[in-house]
Amino acid sequence: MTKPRILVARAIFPEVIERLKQHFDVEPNLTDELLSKAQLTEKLRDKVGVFTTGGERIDAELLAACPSLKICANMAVGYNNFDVPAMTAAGVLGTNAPDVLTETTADFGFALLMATARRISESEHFLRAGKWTRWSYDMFAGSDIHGSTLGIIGMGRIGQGIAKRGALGFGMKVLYHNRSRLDSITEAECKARYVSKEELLKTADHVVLVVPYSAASHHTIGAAELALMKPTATLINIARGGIVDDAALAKALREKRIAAAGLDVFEGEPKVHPNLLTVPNVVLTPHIASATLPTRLAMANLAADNLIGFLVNGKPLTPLNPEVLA
Ligand code: 8YV
Repeated sequence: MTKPRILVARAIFPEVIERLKQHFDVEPNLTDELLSKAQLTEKLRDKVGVFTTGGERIDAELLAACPSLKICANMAVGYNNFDVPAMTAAGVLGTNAPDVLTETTADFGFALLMATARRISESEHFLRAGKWTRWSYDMFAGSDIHGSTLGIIGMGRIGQGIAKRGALGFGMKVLYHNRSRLDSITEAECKARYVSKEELLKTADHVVLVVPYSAASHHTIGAAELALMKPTATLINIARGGIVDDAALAKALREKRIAAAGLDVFEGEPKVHPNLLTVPNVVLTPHIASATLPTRLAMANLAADNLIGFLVNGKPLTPLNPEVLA
């Protein structure tokens, strides 16, 4: 019997490719080069499934050119690379990789917050450049985490993980803003209080963004929002590029209108706004919030489980548009 044909769009763990090969005729991307839209479309013309890693855009144009495609399985919890309504209209299932990365990503959000507030990158660059010749009372004096006010915008699973770390581990007062308010049990578990976005921006010492990207969340933080924040505040973005207006942020950092920022995601990444590269008070990391080997393996296995679950057993684990299954 011929096996269903799938594409794995980027290099992934060899053991996950081997698992997939037990069920599918797999076209891997051994060179790991980014596929252009034209290349991706060409490769998907004869495939029923694709394993994507978050960077491959699946839209109406591609779907129209690839009528045999039935499932796109993303190795990411975020799925703004999928046009889900277009996929649903074309009868194509989308799946993402939630839950398995929650704690790892919350750990990283906290690490980036601490590195930013305590100026760890900036002071290390100073030391490596041989500039540390004497002690001074305010050298790299940052802001406190313990006992401060943490404001979280986007209170899904990862936001809740960060809230718990802040409240239970560091005695922080936690405020949050979200599209919808959490139930009272979850609020109590996170020791978090729901406030308006404006109140959060005005009162938080540290603002962490964990909101999914959509047209509605584009530039959730721009010049107007930065102007509301305290001059001593830090801003952390582990959500998606485009949630923050990076040019406006670079200007606010240069003018010290906020104290510092920690960014793991960027508008137009892997390109980074040149003005962010030249301001000292920002910690920059290359979209690594979920990057521990066990978590990346779990994400890859979940994407593979979705392909196997759907194409072999008719039961995907984490469907985004289950209506196409009906
Ligand atoms: C991924 C992420 O590493 O899961 C997400 O949404 O942003 C990251 O964990 C990235 O999307 C590539 O898979």
